[in-house]
Amino acid sequence: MKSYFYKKADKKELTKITQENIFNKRREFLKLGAGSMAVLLGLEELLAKTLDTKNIINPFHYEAFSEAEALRINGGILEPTLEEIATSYNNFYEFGYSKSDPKENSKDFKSTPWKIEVTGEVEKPFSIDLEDLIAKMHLKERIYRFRCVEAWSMVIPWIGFELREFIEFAKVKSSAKYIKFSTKYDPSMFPMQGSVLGVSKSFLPFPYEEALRLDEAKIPLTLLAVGMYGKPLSPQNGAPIRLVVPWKYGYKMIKSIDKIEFLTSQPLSTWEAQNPKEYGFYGNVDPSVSHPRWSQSSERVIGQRGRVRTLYLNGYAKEVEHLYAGLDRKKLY
Ligand SMILES: Nc1nc2c(c(=O)[nH]1)N[C@H]1C(S)=C(S)[C@@H](COP(=O)(O)O)O[C@H]1N2
Ligand SMILES: [Mo]
Repeated sequence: MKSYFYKKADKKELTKITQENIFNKRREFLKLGAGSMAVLLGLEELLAKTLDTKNIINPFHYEAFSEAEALRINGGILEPTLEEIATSYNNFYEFGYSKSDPKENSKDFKSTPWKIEVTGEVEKPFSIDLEDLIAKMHLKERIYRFRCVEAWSMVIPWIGFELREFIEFAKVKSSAKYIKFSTKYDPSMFPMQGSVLGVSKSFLPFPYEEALRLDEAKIPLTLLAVGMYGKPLSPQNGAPIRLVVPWKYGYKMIKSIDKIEFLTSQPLSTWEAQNPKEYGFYGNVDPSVSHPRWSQSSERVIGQRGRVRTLYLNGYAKEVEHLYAGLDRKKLY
């Protein structure tokens, strides 16, 4: 298979290629939107209408390395993983444990209608239809590295809005210090959430829950994504809305969110509750802090042969390192 990842080429040229690829895909998508409205979901129309093409940020964040060094270390430049791979190699335990389960077992998934319930430390708790929310937000496209705690990685072109825009919209009180997310609980759509004769099918406690410190949530890199590759999210990738925090391991990026809660103290997240020795609240990507069962110093690039070195904070240290000043890196896994 042709490698679309970390291609060896001139940086300027590749930036152009990447952005042209995405631009062409988006154009096809927009054309489709105009021609076949009848088959389109409301969300697709909305994405087509509101996508802000001027907001692609530079994906080349190499902290601590010169550009030449970064090229040498990673063997090239960021190129999105093939869409076909990103939508068929997934972790979504509500649909099963193997990488092919989410795509295969999500055929009954329904993302409309979808409401988001907002509670906790806000001036007034509320519930909002997802389409109404998206219409109020500014959608952007961002190409980010994606690093799973299992030591594999991809590069994903997301579409979403900045979480800080949502936080402002929600009128959060100054007492709020954390933001917690929950995945929708509905065993008719998520088979592994169910039980047989009173025994849960999964070892993971559902609904899946995740949280961030509020200052982490307000970093401009942090997104609530509603699409990728110029299209709405597929069920297996967390439709209709999921969290994207590119400097953290994938398990922080909770999918299919229907509840958001603002809290005064740090909540337990699902993996932390399930296995606190192996998964923490922070989940920061750090090549110098090993998982108890494997090294995190390098990663297997999905869709390409071989491994590349893992970057501190997944390459986004310049943007977020200040959040963790004075804290022990060994405790931020
Ligand atoms: N609700 C929910 N969200 C989840 C998961 C999950 O099992 N359930 N898996 C997490 C993990 S471990 C990873 S690596 C990413 C995978 O996202 P992707 O399949 O879109 O690549 O989703 C995260 N979000
Ligand atoms: Mo993961």
